[in-house]
Amino acid sequence: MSISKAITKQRVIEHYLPATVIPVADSTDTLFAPSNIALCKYWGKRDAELNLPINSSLSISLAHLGSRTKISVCDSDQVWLNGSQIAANDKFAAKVIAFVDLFRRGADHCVKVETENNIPTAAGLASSASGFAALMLAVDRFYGLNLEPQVLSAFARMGSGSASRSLYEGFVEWQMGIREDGMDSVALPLDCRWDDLRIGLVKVSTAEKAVDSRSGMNRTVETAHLYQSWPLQAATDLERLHRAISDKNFTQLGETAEQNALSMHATMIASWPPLLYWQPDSVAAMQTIWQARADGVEVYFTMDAGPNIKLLFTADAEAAVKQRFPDLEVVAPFA
Ligand code: 2P0
Repeated sequence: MSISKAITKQRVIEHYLPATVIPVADSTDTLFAPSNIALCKYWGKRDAELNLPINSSLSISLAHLGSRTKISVCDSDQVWLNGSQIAANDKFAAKVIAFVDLFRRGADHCVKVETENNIPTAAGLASSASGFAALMLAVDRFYGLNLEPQVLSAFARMGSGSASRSLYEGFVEWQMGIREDGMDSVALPLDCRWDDLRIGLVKVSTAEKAVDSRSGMNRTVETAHLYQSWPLQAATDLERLHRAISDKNFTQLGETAEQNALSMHATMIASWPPLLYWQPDSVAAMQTIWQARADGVEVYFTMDAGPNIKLLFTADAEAAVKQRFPDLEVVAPFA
């Protein structure tokens, strides 16, 4: 009886690469990938090695907010973030170099990876998504791979699941896929604009969170009985969001996104030890939003694995929303 080898990132990637890769230039130019906010969340994995999700998700990219990355040949492996070199034993630097290693495969050169984020790192504003997407674009350029967009999405996903969605602007669906090697678990852009849609970023805290989303997701799947209801909720919400987007029905978009986020948080709270990313100011912001709606201002919110709140509204409500959230950073995703 033969025992099939476990599928690893390395094996999947090797299948698509030439036998050896070498840098095609001393340095790439700077490659940009946007951050993204999920309206239907990715929460739970069917395969932790390849970051294959239990459900499909749908996001909107944050236009100019994201990561810029450049790779150069260097005497030693170095990782720089926002102008400062990161210690080689730092978790972030180790993840970046491990990702490059998937492509470099022991080849005889060292790299300097320089990344600039214009979003707060590790504050629930999804910097790992844009970070791995920009890194994937830089790796593709550095080694002259010219990979297809869907392959770039699948490989970026192996760095961080949500990075699969950060290869595109606008609305993006990450289809969960069914293949064991995950090559059908890729994101695709939706052919649809929504020019007056706005995202507002309410920064409750930019501190590093105690439980990262990867651990939080695993804990929820392993310990929360409530998680059983999540895949059905996500599938239903995905359909509703598709309809809301094609009909430009903002009420349906906002209601669905808000309920989806709160359902995901309900599964986190129901895990053990309990996982509550909310801070008092997060709850205060929710109450301000619900009061605004009661007063006739159409504003909804979504939240990720962190305390920050992201508002959804349309351009005509911007002044009223800013009155309630004076420090709001507003993004026009289709501008
Ligand atoms: C999302 N999140 O859809 C969900 C909602 C957080 C809550 O994708 O383990 O950093 O690297 O695949 O992509 C954050 O999870 O997790 C995330 P890994 P990732 O945006």
